[in-house]
Amino acid sequence: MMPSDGDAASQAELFSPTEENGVEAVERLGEGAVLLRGFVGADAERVLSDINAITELAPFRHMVTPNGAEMSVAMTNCGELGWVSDRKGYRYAEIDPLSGQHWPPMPSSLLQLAVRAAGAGDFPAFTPDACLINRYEAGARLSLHQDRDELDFTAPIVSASLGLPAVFLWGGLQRTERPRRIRLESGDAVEWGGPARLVFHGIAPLAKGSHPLTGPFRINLTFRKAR
Ligand code: MD3
Ligand code: FE
Repeated sequence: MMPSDGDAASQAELFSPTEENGVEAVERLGEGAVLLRGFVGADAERVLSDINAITELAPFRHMVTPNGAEMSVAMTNCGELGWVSDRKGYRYAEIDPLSGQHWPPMPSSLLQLAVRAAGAGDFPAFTPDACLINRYEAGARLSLHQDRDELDFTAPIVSASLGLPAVFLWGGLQRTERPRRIRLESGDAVEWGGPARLVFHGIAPLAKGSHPLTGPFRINLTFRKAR
């Protein structure tokens, strides 16, 4: 393993995969942000079949933002809490407004994936109580935003991508900072914490395509500690 200490590291070293914590293909994107290429690995099929079971109970839906716009990304949730948006605002809710029931529990395949990814990043202690499941089709996008609906910003966020690739937009702590563009592919996981927790981020409009695991879609899991 290459010797590396954060500040002294060259650009080349910062963005080249290195081995950290025994995991291959770790890319340090910046302080508090670690990209784990291909981390989902052979768990992908199980994770996707568990997502399919979740969507039988809590179907994907296009939520509405407070200003009345329908989101292009289709969403659902599992776990104790689910992220929801409507005319009244953004928040976490224990009950799925569509079914009137609790969100489906977080399957152990998903929880274990999040815990395992957190363990490979900089913030190994992670107990997510919410998993937002985003589904993108061609043209769907997520404009630059911060994740601020959680109570405790000291907890990291872990995400995992499956299916079609996307261009992740990674800005700074101010909306005006021009974002970097990072290609996220099926199986990639990212952990964001500490100084990266409140960075502005988004997803560029998804390109049309077909993926063996998901057909015309990209699925993203975002694990959070909401409370
Ligand atoms: C960086 N989802 O649901 S995941 C979201 O691919 C969201 O669906 C994107 O942003 C997606 O809110 C991005 C990666 C991600 C998630 C949370 C972050 C990156 C983040 C929070 C802070 C900084
Ligand atoms: Fe986000």
